[in-house]
Amino acid sequence: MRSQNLRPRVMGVVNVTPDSFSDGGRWATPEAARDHALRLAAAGADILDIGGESTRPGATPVTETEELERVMQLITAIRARASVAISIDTMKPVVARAAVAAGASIWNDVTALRHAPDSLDTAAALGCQVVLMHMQGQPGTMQAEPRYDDVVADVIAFLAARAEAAVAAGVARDRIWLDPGIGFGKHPLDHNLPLLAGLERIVSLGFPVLLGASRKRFIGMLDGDAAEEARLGGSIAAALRGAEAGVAAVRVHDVAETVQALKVWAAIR
Ligand code: HH2
Repeated sequence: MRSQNLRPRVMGVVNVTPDSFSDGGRWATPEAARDHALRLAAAGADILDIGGESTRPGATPVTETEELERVMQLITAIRARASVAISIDTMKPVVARAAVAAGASIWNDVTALRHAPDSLDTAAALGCQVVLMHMQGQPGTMQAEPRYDDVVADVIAFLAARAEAAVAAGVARDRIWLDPGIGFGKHPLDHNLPLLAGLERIVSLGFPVLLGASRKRFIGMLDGDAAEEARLGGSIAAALRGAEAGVAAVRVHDVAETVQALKVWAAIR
């Protein structure tokens, strides 16, 4: 299995939300979400990323109780049936704590542990792996007018500072992942494309990098305004670009197709 070690791991997206930008509402019942998650694991996902709150601009914020209701039953159901790693996509420490107690091993936080006063301390206490993602602004308004002096340099400075803040709070350095946050406070083309082109510079910070480009808007903009479910080719292109740059994992909706593309890419290399 030599090629296994050469390719990024695949994180499959499981959104249990009514309003996620690409798969919102499809897995809204617990059974549908569980079956979808198990299908992604069977298709080769190394990690399942469970999200109970959409980050799309205009999405309705959810309460802690509602988010816990959405994700906890699913995490427990997956843990009982598959050994796949589970990450919890949340900005709320209380949700991260419950998810880790139920078997999640990664806290994926799109706010890079800035959302709550106790985010950093919670991550340190949990001892799980933590994904620190770059986002300019807040989910509701982040796409209004994103601005950077030099998007790659600005994202690198932010991620390095958040990694240091996490380490200072007691998060072990070897548990930290970084993510450029494709689509989060970024112009679809002017900012996402330089970030994808400059991924090596983020990888060279020395932390594992997660890349989430699957089905995002820049792909539609590059291809005649393709709808979200018609962005598979572009999503795979972005995943392969991540692989070339040395990212540790890609966060994708289409697991089987991405795994196949990465297997072929790794075998050729
Ligand atoms: N993208 C989304 C959500 N979470 N987490 C990380 N670390 N990186 C990403 O790029 C990322 C993420 C957005 O995608 P999706 O989950 O499909 O949509 P929504 O936020 O509407 O649920």
